[in-house]
Amino acid sequence: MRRTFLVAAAIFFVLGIGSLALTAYLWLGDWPKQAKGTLDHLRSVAENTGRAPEPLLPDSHSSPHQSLNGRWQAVIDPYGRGALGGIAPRDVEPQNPADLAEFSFENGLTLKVPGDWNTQDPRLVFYQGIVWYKRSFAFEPHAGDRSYLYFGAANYKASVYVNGLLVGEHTGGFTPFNFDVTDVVRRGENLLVVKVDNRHAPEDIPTPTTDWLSYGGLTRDVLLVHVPETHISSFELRLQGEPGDQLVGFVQLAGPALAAPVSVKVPELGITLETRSDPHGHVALHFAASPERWSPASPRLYRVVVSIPGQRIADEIGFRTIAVRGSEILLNGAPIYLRGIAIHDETLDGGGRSNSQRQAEATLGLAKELGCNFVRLAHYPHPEAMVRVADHLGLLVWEEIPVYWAVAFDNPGTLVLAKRMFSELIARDRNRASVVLWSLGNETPASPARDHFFAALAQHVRTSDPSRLLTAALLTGPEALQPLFLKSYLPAVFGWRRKTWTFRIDDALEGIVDVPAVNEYFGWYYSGVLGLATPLSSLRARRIMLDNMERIRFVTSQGKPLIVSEFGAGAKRGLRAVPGELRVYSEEYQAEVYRKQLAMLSRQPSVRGMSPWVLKDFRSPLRLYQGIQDYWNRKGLVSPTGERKLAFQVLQARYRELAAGG
Ligand code: GCB
Repeated sequence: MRRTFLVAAAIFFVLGIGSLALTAYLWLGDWPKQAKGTLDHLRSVAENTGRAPEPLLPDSHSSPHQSLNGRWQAVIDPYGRGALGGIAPRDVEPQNPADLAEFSFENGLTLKVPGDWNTQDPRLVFYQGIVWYKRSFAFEPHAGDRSYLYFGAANYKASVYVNGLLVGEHTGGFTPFNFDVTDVVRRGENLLVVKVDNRHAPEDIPTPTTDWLSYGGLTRDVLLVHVPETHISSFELRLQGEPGDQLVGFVQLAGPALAAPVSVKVPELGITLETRSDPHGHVALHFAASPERWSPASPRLYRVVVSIPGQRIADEIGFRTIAVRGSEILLNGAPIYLRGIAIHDETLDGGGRSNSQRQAEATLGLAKELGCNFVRLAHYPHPEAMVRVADHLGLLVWEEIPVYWAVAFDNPGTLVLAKRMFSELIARDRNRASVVLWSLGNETPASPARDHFFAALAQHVRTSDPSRLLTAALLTGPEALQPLFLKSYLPAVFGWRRKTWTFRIDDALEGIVDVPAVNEYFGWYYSGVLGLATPLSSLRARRIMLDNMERIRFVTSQGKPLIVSEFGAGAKRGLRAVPGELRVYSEEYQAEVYRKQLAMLSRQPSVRGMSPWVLKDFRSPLRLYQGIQDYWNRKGLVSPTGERKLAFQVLQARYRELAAGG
């Protein structure tokens, strides 16, 4: 009896498992094949073996292309379900009413490309995860052409599928990339699916926590670019050194016929070169020429035309030199003081990421109105339109990659990623006269691993682009501040005022870069900390700091020119203080911090420029003071929609004085 029961139970068990398996099979269709594809795919993602992008083509926007901008269908996929069985990449849609589906692009969300997803759907405001994008496009092949899918930026990881095949993957949210898709696109309709994931791991750049919103999505243009089989893969033309009577550069070809006729023309300088590239596709350029120098006062651009059979690239390039001599920064051989402002990439009308020339003109126009000759594009590469508009407006530019706070400096993969970000940025902007500074990182805590990381990164950047200066925004941590507080601040609390308050900047990074920069928050954070660390009321702590700020003197160890890359204070536009009241977050308090900072900075001979923090309030999930911050960092000189705060006029007045030689 007992045996019969056991046999029956075994039979039921086997049948049960079998029917479950059958059900699963029927449910999921060709699941085994899909599962293998998925596993391969997941494995390739895990091992990072998805094909990397091809080197960035120069100036994709001026090559023949079809725009893939517009409305894309999209699916929010918090658990990555769309990857299972390749459903999303192949756009597997139910065909008839009896088909059981768990995923579809139809009848749902659509997102504008280019655009961040956060400002397009309330479910996505703080979303960290995967969104699938889909669109189709028509394609007509041209014999002898190659086709590249170009993405201006996708934050943060993108997996790109054409007609169901993974063509490649890209990590890094702010630099352009392109894949050669010649062999996967076909005549007629094509399916393009992109998985975008804006989560960050601790090894990523940046890490998961930043003081800005990690806007996700296909944030910049998507193009299908057509170039001949043998094409221009890179070119550069720039003014060499002082006295600057030589234009130097190169043209590089890629493709099967590397030795090809190459022509370079700068008509306004009477330059015409007709030559052939060497067997490696290279042409070195040297022209005796004395172009009018590009500068903020006169941002002269020249038309440069590079052509090979079947391809012609026309660009507008300014010629200038940038160098350091002692503690001075020299533009075209003459000392220059950088009247700057730091900028996050958000539109001036309260929107999210910018992605048009008009928006770049509005933002940089405001910087010009402030009296700037310099902008710090923080904390990641901004859209290409920004540097192109800066070229036209005559604004010097600091560009940086998001090596922000403590990234995984001891992880070799993180260094590889940082190098690649710079390669992509340099490939994009190498011909932009406005770009004079590459910043390696922002506020990075010192350690041997960090120094090693930056030494390697600096070498990579200098090799890729020897013509620009390197900088980094140093962290003013407790080591730098403690002596000042002990030797100068505390005595002042007891009424004993030192004539000068020494602020010693001592960081090994100073030795690695050409122009060290420092972020400091005298009058804002530091006073707050003092209020907490001493029995002083916060009011007294702030008063003492404001009254003494002009005494602070910066001392660096290497005598290099120094930029104050951040200072500032928060203010909610419209929040006002009564006269004499120290009220944080009021426009008056922010304006007062600016007055004191500017007075202090005018007494620092080693400071050769500044970029106060920041032009506009920007979204930040770190800012939780409800009613005041509401997820906005309020240190802007203007509100999210561009209304000026009092401090705007304070800085503007100082920049007018400086421009007039004051
Ligand atoms: C900094 C950071 C910047 C922050 C800023 C602030 O030092 O570099 O990313 O947003 O301070 O407002 O605290």
